[in-house]
Amino acid sequence: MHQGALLVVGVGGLGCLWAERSHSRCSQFSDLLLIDADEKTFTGSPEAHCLHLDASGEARGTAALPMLAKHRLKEGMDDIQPLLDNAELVVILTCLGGGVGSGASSEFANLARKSDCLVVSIVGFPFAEQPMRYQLAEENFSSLYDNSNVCIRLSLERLSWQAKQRDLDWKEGAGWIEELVEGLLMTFANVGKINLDLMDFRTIVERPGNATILVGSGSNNSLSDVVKKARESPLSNLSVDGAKGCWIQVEGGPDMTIYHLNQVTDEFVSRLDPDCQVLLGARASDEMIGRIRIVAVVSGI
Ligand SMILES: Nc1nc2c(ncn2[C@@H]2O[C@H](COP(=O)(O)OP(=O)(O)OP(=O)(O)O)[C@@H](O)[C@H]2O)c(=O)[nH]1
Ligand SMILES: [Mg+2]
Repeated sequence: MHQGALLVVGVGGLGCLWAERSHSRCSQFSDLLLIDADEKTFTGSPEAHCLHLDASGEARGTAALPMLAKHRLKEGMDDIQPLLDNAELVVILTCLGGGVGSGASSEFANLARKSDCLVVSIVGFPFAEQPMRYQLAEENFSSLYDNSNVCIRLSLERLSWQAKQRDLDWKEGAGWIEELVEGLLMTFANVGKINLDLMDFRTIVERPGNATILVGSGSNNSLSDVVKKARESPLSNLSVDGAKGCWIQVEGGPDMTIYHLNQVTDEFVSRLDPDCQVLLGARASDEMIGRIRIVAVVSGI
């Protein structure tokens, strides 16, 4: 895979935080783009490409309104178009309900699709106790969904519940988001035991119907727990039972055996449609010794 083929993009304050954290785990083989109206967002990542939506210096106000954010994005696109020309897979992280994420994320996804990129979006939804923000999120979700190949809706409530269980910070993604992005990008960046490439991924994600991504990891002594964790991962509230397409990547240490591989995949696919198309990949790395991780994209739901 060529340099720049994998692009992690944050849109808005929370999305940029998630993107930064995810990218820090896979900075050797992916690029990072941060899009926001708030300049403070860019201070922590010297290696990031940044699009400041209010960079004119003409004090045209904040981009707190979705329509304004969208407009500013279009104005600034010339600077980042070369990144899109080079990218093959774009992972967008954003949270709806504010101005920047709600306005600019769907427009960015649209431009990425026009540049022939595969677009995976991971989209946070506000807490129910913020009804105005929630409504704004609902209003802007469908265009992001339509402009993405895979769009995963995750509730901040579920995320914060998971974060409490793990004693982590929900704002930083509770560890889940970075694990998901890392798993996805590693698959493409490394030659695995059985290699999956972007064409396979495209075959699965372009199936009609809904698609979602699941991630689960744990000890290679308790494979059922790994599968259970993946099924219960909080990123989406869709049930994958009966799905027609599945792209599954299993990662383990050098101690991973065919037994481990068969156990987790058999158990994972057992609830999918009997005629489900399954594309399987596996890779071993030293840092996964004693552990197994599944990253799966399930489609045709
Ligand atoms: N309860 C709570 N919700 C938050 C917090 N931070 C972000 N959110 C939610 O996440 C959504 C998106 O937040 P940001 O990513 O900061 O918004 P933005 O896209 O930068 O948009 P702006 O409003 O222009 O800053 C908000 O609508 C809130 O619903 C927080 O600290 N507490
Ligand atoms: Mg903001």
